[in-house]
Amino acid sequence: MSLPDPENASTLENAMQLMIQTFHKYSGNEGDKYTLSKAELKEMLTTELGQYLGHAKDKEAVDKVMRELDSNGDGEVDFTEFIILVGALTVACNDFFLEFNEKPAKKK
Ligand SMILES: [Ca+2]
Ligand SMILES: [Ca+2]
Repeated sequence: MSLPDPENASTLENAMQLMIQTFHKYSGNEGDKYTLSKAELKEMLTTELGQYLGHAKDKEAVDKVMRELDSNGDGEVDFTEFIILVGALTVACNDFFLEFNEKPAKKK
């Protein structure tokens, strides 16, 4: 397997690369280069997911997200745990999208 050439990559391939790049942009700031510490997680949530998780600025919310994501309990969010968050948020967005699209149809 090789990384797709961005020139020829499909939209989905680009989206996957962007998720990888986004994770590493934050994970490399301190401690383990390949995992997000709580501070890195907070920075990532605030910068990248401010629209979805606007409340992440408050410390308790970040602690809660960290507890929920850190399935192996090492106090850091690795890429697998990160992608579960992105996946769950994407599912939530899709549900919203479906609901938004279905509502006007039901009135007819
Ligand atoms: Ca790190
Ligand atoms: Ca972990």
